[in-house]
Amino acid sequence: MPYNFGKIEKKWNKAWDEKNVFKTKEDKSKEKFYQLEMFPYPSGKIHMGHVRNYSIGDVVARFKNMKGYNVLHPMGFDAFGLPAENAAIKHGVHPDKWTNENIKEMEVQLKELGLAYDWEREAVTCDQDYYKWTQWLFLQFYNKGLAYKKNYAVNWCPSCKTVLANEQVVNGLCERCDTAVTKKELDQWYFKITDYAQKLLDDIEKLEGWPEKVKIMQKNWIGRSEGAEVDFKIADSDKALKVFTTRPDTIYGATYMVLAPEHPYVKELVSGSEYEETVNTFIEKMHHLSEIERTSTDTEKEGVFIGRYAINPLTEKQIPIYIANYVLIDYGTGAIMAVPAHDQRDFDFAKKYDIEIKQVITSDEVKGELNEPYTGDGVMINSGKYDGIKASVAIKEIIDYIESAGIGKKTINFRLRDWLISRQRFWGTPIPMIYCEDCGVVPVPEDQLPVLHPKTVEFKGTKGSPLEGCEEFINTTCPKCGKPARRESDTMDTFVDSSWYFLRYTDANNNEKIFDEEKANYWMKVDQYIGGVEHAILHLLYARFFTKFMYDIGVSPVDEPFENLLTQGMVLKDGAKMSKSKGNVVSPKEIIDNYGADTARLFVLFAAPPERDLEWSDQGVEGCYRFLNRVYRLVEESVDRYNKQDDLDMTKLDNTDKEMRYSINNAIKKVTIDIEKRFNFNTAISSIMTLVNETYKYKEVEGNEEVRNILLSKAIDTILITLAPFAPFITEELWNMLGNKESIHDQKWLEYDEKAIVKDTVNIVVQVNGKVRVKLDVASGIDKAALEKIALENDKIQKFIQGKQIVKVIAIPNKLVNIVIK
Ligand code: ANZ
Ligand code: ZN
Repeated sequence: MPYNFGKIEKKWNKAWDEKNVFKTKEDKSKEKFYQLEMFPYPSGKIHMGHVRNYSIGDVVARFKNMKGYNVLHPMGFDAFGLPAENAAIKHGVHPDKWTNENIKEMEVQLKELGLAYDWEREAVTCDQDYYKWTQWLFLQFYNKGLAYKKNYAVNWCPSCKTVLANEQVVNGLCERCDTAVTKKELDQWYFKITDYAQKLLDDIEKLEGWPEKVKIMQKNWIGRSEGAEVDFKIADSDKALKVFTTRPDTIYGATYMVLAPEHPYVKELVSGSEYEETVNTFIEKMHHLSEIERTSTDTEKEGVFIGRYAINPLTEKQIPIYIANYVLIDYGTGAIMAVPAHDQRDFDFAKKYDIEIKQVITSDEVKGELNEPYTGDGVMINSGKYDGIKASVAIKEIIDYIESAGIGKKTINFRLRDWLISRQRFWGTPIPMIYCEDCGVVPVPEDQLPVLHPKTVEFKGTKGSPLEGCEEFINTTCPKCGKPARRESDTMDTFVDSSWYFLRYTDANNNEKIFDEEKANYWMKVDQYIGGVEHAILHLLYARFFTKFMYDIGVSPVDEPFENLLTQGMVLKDGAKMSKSKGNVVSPKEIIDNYGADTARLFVLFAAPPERDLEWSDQGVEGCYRFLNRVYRLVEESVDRYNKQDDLDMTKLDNTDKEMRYSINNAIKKVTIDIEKRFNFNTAISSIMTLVNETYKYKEVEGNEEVRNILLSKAIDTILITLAPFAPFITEELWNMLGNKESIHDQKWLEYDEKAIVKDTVNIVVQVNGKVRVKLDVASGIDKAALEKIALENDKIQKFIQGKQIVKVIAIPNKLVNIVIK
């Protein structure tokens, strides 16, 4: 019978489902292993990236299970988000309906792939029994002062009357209606992640199982800078401007100052002067540009003099004050001392506006006048009493001086900003807050959670958030005084939902609590987390932040969530990432329909190591399909000879048997190490392929029938068991065909016999007319005839003797072979 993957996969999917085989068995006597892949957004269809991510995770989960671990391998959906809302606007369906229909479809597709998930633990972030706890967590943050409201200038589309995320602003226009986007000051909710900046940074050191590149990205994102805050007095004013600098050693070279256009002093400093108009025009212009547009390295530095001067506290000279595009309001103090001789941005700006460039640090590298800023270390010059000392030393001494003079202090700055979580959207977790005229901001009492979405809402795509206009939702009573009050209409950023789902899986159906501590304690941390590198910064940082916070309030048993992290590469076609817009998408369904899920899985695992990008190849898919056909045929042809037996009379083994025994053990060793230590699934699979080839050959060689059958059976068991995590359907089918009663997926992983791999070999020299041509490893003790045969059949030797006449062959066992030719 040919390999009928369609029938096989349906059959086993049904059987596994009925027996609920993937249910997590909480057997505390076993060591646990928590395997997790990043859960998907329910777009309705899985793509190749999912197939890859989830196949990798599935191999690990199945392997660990066969290794005797108690494995937790859950799946769920990151189900809030804008696409559902857009669909509601377009087609008038409730986002809840749209989302849940998509989830149903995707569950089917994930099952079709044979992924061993415990669906009873599914976590869906838009389910009320999930987001109830997201809201509960918000209240915990609020109680600790880590959730707060702040005024912030958001992107605003005046036509849609809605707030836009940065990625919805395209060239300054609203992505939906092409209206010019403006800024609008709105009260927004924030999480105070900056309180955890130092901890999040320090503990990166603990993440030994994380890729170095991800750790570096997190470090840079947190962006710790050591430096000082220094006060610069404003001339003809009693005010001072505070700057943040990482280079206090360059203070004698500060020849001007720059304020962010939004700096609160600017308006006052120019008020009534001849500069007022140009300054206001410039501020207005900056208002329409994003942070990236303003500060990217290829944006030209641009600014205006505001007509006022500051006093450099060390030189006591007056220096002009500018506002410019390259200084941002929300970093440091929003003001800088500009040192054009030693900073590129300041250098470019000073050149453009003809401002003094004063060098204060020198080294052997600097010759003559500066053609570019000197940013290296060196010796102080033009710096009064600090002249002649090293700049790195001067940093400390100048900070000491500033502190003693009371004009500043040493400080640490983080690039990390507080996390803006407010979204003016419907389809997200409602923020559980109430506004009362008398009592102010009042949190929803915990026993009144969850704050649910209204069932009937109108989605027009204009007039801001549908929640804001929904009287049924907005109107409520104050939990404190009972008077009429209004609900918060903002929902949370969906990154909030995904910041704790891995904890929920440990006890996903708990209605009393967010999860049971003991269960979380047993399962956490996640032993292996797998997902795309695009989440290297935000998701992983937020998940770490949540875990640390939950640990601090006694909810989480661990303060870091993920022990080991693997970031899989992208799936490419014709060198580019698969995407609809490029039209280079291969749909998983197409592959599953034409070749089966086992082939699809095998291909994505075989075509490249997990961390590398994978180039799609139709031939590669064909090749994997052919291989599975070969496995199928091999087993089918061997069914009658299948004879499982543990004890093998070693004295009966001939050389062919010994070779087979070697191949079996060698394959087990290679596959085990490749999966366990290195995630080298591609080489693991090729070791299995080699074993299949060798088994085909072995099957045909005559010898001791009983021994042959026992070893053939061993080889087949090895092929099927090692292949099972990669291709779960075909291996289960063939295992069953051989008469085995239990599931192959409940089999113990195979141990290898080290002794069988250390080959009992000797090195033989092969000469042609007395000249050494090749050295060969052959089994020790083989006789003259066998040795002669091996030598003559050798490829290299063949080249030397081709077309020649062999006069004689001298074979000395364990030593050499000499071939005499003419
Ligand atoms: C004087 C100076 C001299 C600086 C020099 C650098 C080199 P990091 O390392 O990223 O923390 N800066 C401070 N606040 C800023 C803001 N709001 N917008 C733009 N630039 C700002 O960078 C710190 C340096 O960036 C600070 O040190 C300041 O310039 C600038 F040779 O002060 B420096
Ligand atoms: Zn009240």
